Amino acid sequence: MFFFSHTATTERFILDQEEHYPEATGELSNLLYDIALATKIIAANIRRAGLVNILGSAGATNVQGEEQQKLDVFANQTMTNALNHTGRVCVMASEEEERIIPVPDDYPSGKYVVLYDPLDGSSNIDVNGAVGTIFSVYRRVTTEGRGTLEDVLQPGCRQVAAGYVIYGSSTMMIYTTGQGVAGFTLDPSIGEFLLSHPRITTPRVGRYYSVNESNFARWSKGVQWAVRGFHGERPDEIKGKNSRYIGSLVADFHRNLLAGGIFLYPADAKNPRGKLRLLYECAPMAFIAEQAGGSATNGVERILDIQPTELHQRIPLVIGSREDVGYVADTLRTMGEA
Ligand code: FBP
Repeated sequence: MFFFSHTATTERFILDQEEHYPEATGELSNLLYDIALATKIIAANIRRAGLVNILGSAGATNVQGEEQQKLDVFANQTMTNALNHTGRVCVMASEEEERIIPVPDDYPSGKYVVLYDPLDGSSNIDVNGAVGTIFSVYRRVTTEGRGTLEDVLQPGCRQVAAGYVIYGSSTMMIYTTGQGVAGFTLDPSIGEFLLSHPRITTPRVGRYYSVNESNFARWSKGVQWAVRGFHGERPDEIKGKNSRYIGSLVADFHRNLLAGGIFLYPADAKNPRGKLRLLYECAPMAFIAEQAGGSATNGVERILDIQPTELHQRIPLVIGSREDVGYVADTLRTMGEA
C-alpha cells in the first residue's frame, strides 16, 4: 500500500535542489526529467524482454566492434528521441554511435550536451542479469548554433550532472548535480521514480573487490600485486576482500557504492588502453563516486582531470572506496608503473 506523504519524486527533488541556485532556469531539471522518462520506457521493455521480440542480436556491429543487441539499439533510439527535440540540448553522443548526434534541423538547439551509454552490461541482457543506462551532462562551450565535437570532448570535472539507471531487482536512478548523490526507486504502480536514498555516501574502505580475474595473466606486475592484496596475500598492507563480479559496470559499481568496494578494469595485453570508455562510462561514474566520498583514477591519475582526445577513447578504470583506490595507486607507484 502506498500513502502519498511528502515522498519526493525526481521532479520535486530537482526543484528543491534548484532553490540553491537562484540563477537556475529549470532547463537542467527538465533535461534530467527527459532522461528519467527515456529510462522508464527502457525499463518497461527490459521487464518484458522475454515476452516481446527484443532479446538477442540486432545483427549489426557498433563502433566499438561489439555485436549490437536489439535492446542496445532500442535503448539508444529511446534516449536520442527523448532528448533531440526539447530545445535543451545542442548535441548528443552515444557509445552506440560512431559520430556525435546532431539535433535535427527542425528543432531548436539548447545549452546542454548529453552523452550516454544507452545499455551498459550488454553481455548480461539475454541471461537476465542486471544492466544499466549511464548519462553525463555538460554545458556547451561553443556559443551558438549546432553543437560540435568540441562541446563533447570536455574533461569530466566540467560535468553539471551525471547518473545511471540500474535495471536490477528494482529499477533505480542514481545521480548527482554536484550536491551529493541521491537515489530514486521506480514505483511501477505509479510510474514514478521516488526518493529512496537521499544522501548516498560510500565507505572509505570497502569489503568487495570487483575485477575480471580471467585477465590476471595479461595484467602488469603492479596490477597483479595490487589485486593479490585483495586476495589477502599482503596482510601487512591491506585486509583481504570478498570478490564480486557481475560483468556489468553499472551493477558492480552500484553494489560497491552502497556497500563499499573497489571496481577495476585495468589495461591488459588484450586491451592496452583498458576497455571502458572515458566519456560514456568512466567520467560519469567518477563524478558520482567522488560526490559520494569515493574516488576514481586510471590507476594513478584522477579520471575527472583527463582531457578527452577521441569520442570513443578507452582508459583503465579503478573506482570506489577512497582508501582502496589509493592503495592501488600506491602499489603502482611503488612498482614503478606510474
Ligand atoms: P557495454 O556493455 O556498454 O559495452 O560495457 C562494457 C562492459 O559490459 C561493462 O559493463 C563491464 O564492466 C565490462 O564490459 C565487462 O567486461 P568483461 O566481460 O571483459 O569482464
